[in-house]
Amino acid sequence: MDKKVLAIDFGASSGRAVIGHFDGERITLEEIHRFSNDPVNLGGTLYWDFLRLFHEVKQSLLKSKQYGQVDSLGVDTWGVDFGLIDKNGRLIENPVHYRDSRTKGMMEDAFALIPKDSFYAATGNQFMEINTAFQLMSVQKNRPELLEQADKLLMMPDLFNFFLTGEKVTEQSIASTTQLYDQSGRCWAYRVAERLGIRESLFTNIVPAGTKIGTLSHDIRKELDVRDMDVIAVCGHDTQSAMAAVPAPNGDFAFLSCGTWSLLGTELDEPLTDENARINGLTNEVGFGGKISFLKNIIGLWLLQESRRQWSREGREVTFADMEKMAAEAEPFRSYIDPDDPRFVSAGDIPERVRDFCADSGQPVPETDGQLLRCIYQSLALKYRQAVEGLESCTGRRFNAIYMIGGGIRDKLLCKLTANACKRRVIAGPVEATALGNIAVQLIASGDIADISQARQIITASENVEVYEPDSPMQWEKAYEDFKLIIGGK
Ligand code: LFR
Repeated sequence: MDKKVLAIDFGASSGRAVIGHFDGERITLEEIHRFSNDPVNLGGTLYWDFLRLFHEVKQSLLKSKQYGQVDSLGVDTWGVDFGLIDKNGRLIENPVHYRDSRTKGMMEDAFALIPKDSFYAATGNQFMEINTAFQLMSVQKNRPELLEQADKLLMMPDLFNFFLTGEKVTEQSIASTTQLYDQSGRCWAYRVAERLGIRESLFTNIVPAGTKIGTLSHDIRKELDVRDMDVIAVCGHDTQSAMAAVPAPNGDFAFLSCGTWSLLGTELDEPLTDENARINGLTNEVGFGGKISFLKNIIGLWLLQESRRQWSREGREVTFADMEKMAAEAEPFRSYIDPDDPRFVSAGDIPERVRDFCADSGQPVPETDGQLLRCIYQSLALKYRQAVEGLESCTGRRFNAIYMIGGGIRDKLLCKLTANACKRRVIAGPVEATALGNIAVQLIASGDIADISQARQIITASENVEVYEPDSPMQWEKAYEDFKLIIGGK
């Protein structure tokens, strides 16, 4: 048997199309297309270049032709962003990037309408300015004409699915990133939306991951001369696609998904939206099979990616491997930042902001690139420690190991420091978790794989993992105490 399906996985800085081959026992991946995802600042607004991204979907379909029969395709993307469609099915304007400044102050406006605790209890999402609810409030306040013109709101993966099939639906995992989703009732949180002034009719029906949305539209097939293919709603949220590929078949694990963002969490049967969860900044999102991913969003490798871009803007090209080496060779434990300080969210001169943070908090200011990078790496690792402890305190569970997945685990220094800082074994792999999870859900939808635990078993058998054992516990304990003092109770 050689069953083939196509995964299209959009990350915040690049995307890829991967053919998954399934022989009945193992999944093997073949990357057929890779492209960069370059947001565009136009007249002061930061947009995703949706037309370009859809062009890359078409390129992926064209390239898939040489593989013969490909039965289905699934699209996953980052969370929270959306496009607005008018009643004729036209995209009203390019989707705005979650890092755009339009959401400044919107959380406070929202809290004036709905108190924080009931807002959290109703939606279960960690409060972040980037969330869909706050983006929509900004549109409502500053560009209401867009919402008047809009017939439907479609989240990014659903927007691709719509232009591929003509069907307008919302996949459940991506709905659960909006802060407009009721995690307990598993439906749109209409009362929350209403309080925020967001019209109910904008929303489309929610379907669970694994649903067949439709097939490639006639127009797409004709234009590209491709065979018909099913379009499956995989876990549209990349983090949930990655979760489906954690190589831990028994389901009781802590995971750390490492890409532009770091998502640290575990899987639960039911949402947890009590006071402790809210204070710890934990979010509930729906994963495959209706499981809840209970996790913390941490700014992640964005700090390294954007530092690299800044140096490139200054005419200095360094690779990630150079950066890892510089950090590894630099003096440890010199200074720390709070990676989740709001000053680090927007694009720009991250190195300068790191130096400012250190100066403002009375610490030695990094003088070399190595010192600066070391500061970022060790602060991230210690932030992970704080997140695992928060997770344990909320769930009453104890996690002896952390499963690290995603592109970030190519960075061995990060894996090593994570094991040390968290004082836990790190099991790293697979790098391509998101594509694998996307593929696995398509294979579950077609009946070739029975369920998620079989999918995880197959992925465990198909992939190699690398294990990192913690060391230097005393030094890291001291570092953790220093880190907590510097970042406060955040
Ligand atoms: C990771 C991710 C996170 C989400 C962030 C913004 O790629 O999807 O889960 O919080 O991007 O959407």
